[in-house]
Amino acid sequence: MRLSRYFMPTLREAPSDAQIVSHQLMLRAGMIRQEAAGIYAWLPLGLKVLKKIEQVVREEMNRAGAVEILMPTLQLADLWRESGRYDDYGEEMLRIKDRHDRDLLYGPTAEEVVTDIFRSYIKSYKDLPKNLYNIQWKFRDERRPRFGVMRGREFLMKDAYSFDVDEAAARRSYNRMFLAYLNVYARLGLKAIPVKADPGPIGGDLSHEFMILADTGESQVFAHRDLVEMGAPGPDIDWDGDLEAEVTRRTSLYAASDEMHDVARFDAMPADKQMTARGIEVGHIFYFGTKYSGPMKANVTGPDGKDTPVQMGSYGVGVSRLVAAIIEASHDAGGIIWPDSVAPFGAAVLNLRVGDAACDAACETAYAALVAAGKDPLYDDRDERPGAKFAATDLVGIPWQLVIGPKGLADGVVELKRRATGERQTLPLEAALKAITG
Ligand code: P5A
Repeated sequence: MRLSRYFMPTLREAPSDAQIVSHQLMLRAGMIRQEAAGIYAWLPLGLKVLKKIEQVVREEMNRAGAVEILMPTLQLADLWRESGRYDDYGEEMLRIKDRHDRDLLYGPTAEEVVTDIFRSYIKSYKDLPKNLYNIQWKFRDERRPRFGVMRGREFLMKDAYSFDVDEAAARRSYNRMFLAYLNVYARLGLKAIPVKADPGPIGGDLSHEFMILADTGESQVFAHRDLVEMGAPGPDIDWDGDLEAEVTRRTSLYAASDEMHDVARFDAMPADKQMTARGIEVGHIFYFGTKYSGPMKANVTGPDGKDTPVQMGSYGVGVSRLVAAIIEASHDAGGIIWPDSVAPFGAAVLNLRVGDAACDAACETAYAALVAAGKDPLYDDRDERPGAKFAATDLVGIPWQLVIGPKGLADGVVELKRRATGERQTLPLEAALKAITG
């Protein structure tokens, strides 16, 4: 992409109402624009990152055996009357009437819709297990939308729903999602801590939140220090193997509790192992058994020939919140530092003297080579001061910066900067391209 033709409306100053660094940087980098409280338009740079995160989540869901569907944003109130949640959900639910005076709502979550889909098609234990997920916009009329997309009213969620014949199988499905989540966060360059949680309005008796540690987080986290240092399970996990052991290992480093999933036994930890902190909730998983399948009569015939309500769990990732969470976890005074996995562009080419024949030619060569290598480069071909170009590229966080100017070219070299470390190398163009393309 040539920056002269792109739409990347960067700002020198963050608007004064942006209180946390991710919100400030997303506005300054021209990633989002507020349309109404908690409702945002995604501008090209923001949309690219959002789509990349979405794709990482999708790949890990697919790897763990979940199947993608797409459910509508608007739902029938009648389904929520069946489950009994319509009146309970309260003011967070945006209620709408259509021209026939029918009650609709903008979905804050989709347990009811997916249960309705399930019960229309699946009647036997032989068709289980199933896990259906979608990545779709949700609406919650939050009392205090704030911190940009961190707590929006309209936000993008990945929500998965598991269906199993009995409790043991349902817990397996839960564990699969648990481990898939650790893979997702690791690929996004995040250290996510699983914390035993309160199921709240989703319901159920088993629930974990996944927390990113950040000073600006809205939740308080108590966790064992060693947990933060643990890596992700890795892509080659045996999904049909002993998942319980793997989950237990990751949630009971200090196994003071008889509840195997409990990591938050802060009071029972030795003082030198405690790491109370603030956290951002980037995912939340639930096992709730028959809470929805019971009242909604989503029954399956078991091996004994009897009909029983299907066992369910649901699993959410805050996809749009993750954009902000990654920035909270990875930035410096100059701006955002994207991990390679979600960077909006793989590399930037900075032409320090547009119009200079040698500079233009070298930049075009570099740009073409990076396009060919699939690095999706951003070429700063604007007639701007070098300082403005350095600042913009740092601000938007492109992982590699290839700086091409007349002085260097006279000596046969260019400059290559790695955004994350600030490390700079002076080297011939060919060598710089090799370093980027690997
Ligand atoms: C799980 C999937 C659920 O809704 N039903 C389907 C379950 N869980 S949850 O915890 O309420 O939400 C899942 C994740 O969505 C993100 N999230 C938000 N992101 C931005 N703005 C909001 N207002 C918002 N509310 C929830 C969180 O990451 C949460 O973990």
